[in-house]
Amino acid sequence: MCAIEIQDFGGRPVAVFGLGKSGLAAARVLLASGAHTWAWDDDEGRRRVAGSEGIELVDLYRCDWREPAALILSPGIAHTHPKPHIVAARARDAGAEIIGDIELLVRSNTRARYVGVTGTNGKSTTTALIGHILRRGGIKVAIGGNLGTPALELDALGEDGTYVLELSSYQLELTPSLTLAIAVLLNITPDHLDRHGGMKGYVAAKRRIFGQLNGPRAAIIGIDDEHGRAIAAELAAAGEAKVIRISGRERAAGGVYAIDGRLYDDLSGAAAEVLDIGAVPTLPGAHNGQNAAAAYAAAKLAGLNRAAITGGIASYPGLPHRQELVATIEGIRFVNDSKATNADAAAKALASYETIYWIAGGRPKEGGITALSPWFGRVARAFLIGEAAPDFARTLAGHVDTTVAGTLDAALPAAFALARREKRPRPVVLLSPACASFDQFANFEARGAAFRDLVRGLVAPAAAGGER
Ligand code: UMA
Repeated sequence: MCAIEIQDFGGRPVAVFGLGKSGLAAARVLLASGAHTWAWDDDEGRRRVAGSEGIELVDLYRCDWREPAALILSPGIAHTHPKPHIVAARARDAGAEIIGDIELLVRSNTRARYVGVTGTNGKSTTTALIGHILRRGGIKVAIGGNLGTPALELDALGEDGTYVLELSSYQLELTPSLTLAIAVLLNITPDHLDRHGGMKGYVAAKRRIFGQLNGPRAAIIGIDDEHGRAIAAELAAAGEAKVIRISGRERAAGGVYAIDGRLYDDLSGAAAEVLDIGAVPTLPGAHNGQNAAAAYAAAKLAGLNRAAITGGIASYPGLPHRQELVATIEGIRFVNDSKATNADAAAKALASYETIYWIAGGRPKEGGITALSPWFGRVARAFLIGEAAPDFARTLAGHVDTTVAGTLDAALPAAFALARREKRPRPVVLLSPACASFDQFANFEARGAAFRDLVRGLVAPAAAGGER
């Protein structure tokens, strides 16, 4: 393994604000590259971690902002909406460049190939799936970004490598030099609107995956929502990039699409069925059709043949916290979908199973779970947790029986007790919260890990894993 090296900032200090996953990785790489690095985090514990590694701590609220050339800002910290963080505002006023960790990666290696994936939902699965297919096809890849492994913790790949990156709207706003060989936009539905000043700003941030001046060589775009359709039409008309349309529900002429669990390749204008996605247990539900279509198109553009790609999709190992089958106990499947932090993501899981003991709640997002009403009929009972519980109970009243459990520890055994008495086949205890986790957990990973631990602690676990 070889660490990434960052270009010099002309001897001037580089400030890093936020020392979570991405910021700490950035500070480490900057320091190792010989850059004069100033780092800060509001959390004393995070500062202690950085300080113990020899990273210089400088209070960025009090420093002289005429000195740093750049501010490396963590994606979770606002620099425009709802209002700029004071540190970002000071950096901007002093003329320091405000960029993120992905920008540092891109600048460190302009010769590698970059494949980027964005979208409101499905981007982690699609990124991991593309990475898996390419790696299995013999391509040297590193997979990371919003997915979990920060960009600057990835291996330095050299010129012949391919970085496969999940890019959030936050990261896209902080990556002005982004030029991708293959850019994937899966879908756009409302999310993070506070950080982008509304839907227009959110769409604009997502649109940045196609670059500012130099368009990517290929743009793979989901056409299952109006925003994707409009962007695809716009890019195709501009003629700068090869536009490939993908869909998870209908024919996409000249593209790749999935209908009723079957994947079709129409890239050469002669549509052929290439895979039964329904037979891939790690890609359950209709929504994974769009993800598989995007990954298939990306791998084709990366030069792999049909057999290599379908073999890659069929052998995809899946991701933790995304409809992750944790265990099957007494015929009841326990599914950890903690990553479903909004209603749209939870809809994908609810649509994937028939008889659901649903654990939902946490810190609510705008709109709550009203949009999930088409799937209420599949829910045998809802077990509500966190701050959202009273509001969700009101939404479900008259449609779904509910238990306000309060916490995950209380919800899981209650759900198991009732699911054991279920007469219908293949019930599922599903954690798909449709909420952020921050009221009761550090993040969605901690919430999912708690679910896993609780499931494993249930009496007489018959078999870990098992069939879906
Ligand atoms: N902080 C301050 N002051 C503030 C706010 C935050 O000092 O006012 C500090 C916090 O104390 C903390 C750090 O900033 O130490 C947190 O930074 P961050 O929220 O940007 O999180 P990271 O740990 O760096 O993780 C980020 C992504 N987080 C966000 O975008 C919010 C992770 O995506 C990503 O996996 C990681 O980088 C590696 O690339 C998570 C996410 O929730 C999964 N993403 C959103 C999503 O998917 O919807 C966009």
